[in-house]
Amino acid sequence: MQLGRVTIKFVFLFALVLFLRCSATAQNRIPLVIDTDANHGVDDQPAIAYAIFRQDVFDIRGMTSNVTPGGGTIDGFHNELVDIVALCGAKNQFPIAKGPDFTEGFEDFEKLKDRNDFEGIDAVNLIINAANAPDISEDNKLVVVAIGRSTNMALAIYKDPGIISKVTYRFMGTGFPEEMNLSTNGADAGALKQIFNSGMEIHITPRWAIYQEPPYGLMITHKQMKSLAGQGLVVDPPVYVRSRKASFDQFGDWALNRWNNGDVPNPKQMWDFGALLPITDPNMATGREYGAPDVANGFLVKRPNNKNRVTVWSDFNRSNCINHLLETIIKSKK
Ligand SMILES: [Ca+2]
Repeated sequence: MQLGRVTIKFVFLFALVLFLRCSATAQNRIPLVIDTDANHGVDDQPAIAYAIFRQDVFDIRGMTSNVTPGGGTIDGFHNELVDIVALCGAKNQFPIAKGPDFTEGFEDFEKLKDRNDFEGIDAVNLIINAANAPDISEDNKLVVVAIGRSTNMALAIYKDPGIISKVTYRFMGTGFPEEMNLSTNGADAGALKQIFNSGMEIHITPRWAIYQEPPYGLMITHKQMKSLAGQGLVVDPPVYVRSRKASFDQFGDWALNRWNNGDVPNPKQMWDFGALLPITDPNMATGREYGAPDVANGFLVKRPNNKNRVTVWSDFNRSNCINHLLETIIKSKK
């Protein structure tokens, strides 16, 4: 009987430790909003899938959409986001909000700052509300990752500057600090000027970091993509992905289908994954600090002595990073 009591005590203590560890893990997850422009390309979607399949790390508070010039209307961007989230088994798990059908840039939108009903306000409000959630503070910041233009983030801090100290902004884009011309990559210069001058904590994954020569960069080959055939969480019923005009029940099959039926270079840049990866595993890349730049006439302007700093991520360990992405998708299959 004594042995039985000891065993029961041991089992109870073991369960308690397990519970506390699980609770700690849940509390320590990173509150995340992703602002996307998944306009039927091939790299937003693996980034979205990666975030969903890494909910051991991420506490996803919502996703939003925005438009990239030349990519069609906001509905195409929004529908792709909705469909990919469903294909990754996360339908209705977090809110998804549509951004503005607007490609000119933040500066042209400033005049709308006092309106509460402009097109795209849902995405802006989602970011503001997520940053104002009761558990978000300067000590537990909301991470907003933009894998499209920065318009929604700029509008959010314009409408509610109180969120600036409670948000860490991470984005994929610009060529900072190598390439200063913003017009070459479709960035919203007005939005970036607003953000760089806000004092917000900022991390950049620049475009050049994605196509650095091996062993760096984040390029994926067709052969690597083929390893995703029949891989990924199985969703039942299958999801009709409007951009492909076809149904899929696994993300891996969508990814391969998209590659095989599109004009995809081989190897292909996994641009947007590069914005998320330094959050989950900073050891797979190198972060370097710079003074936050300014923006003038469509160009970034270096300010090395600016007390507001930005961290620039590059030197991704290519094979480890791409293998990690593929394994994350493969492991999601249950
Ligand atoms: Ca993107």
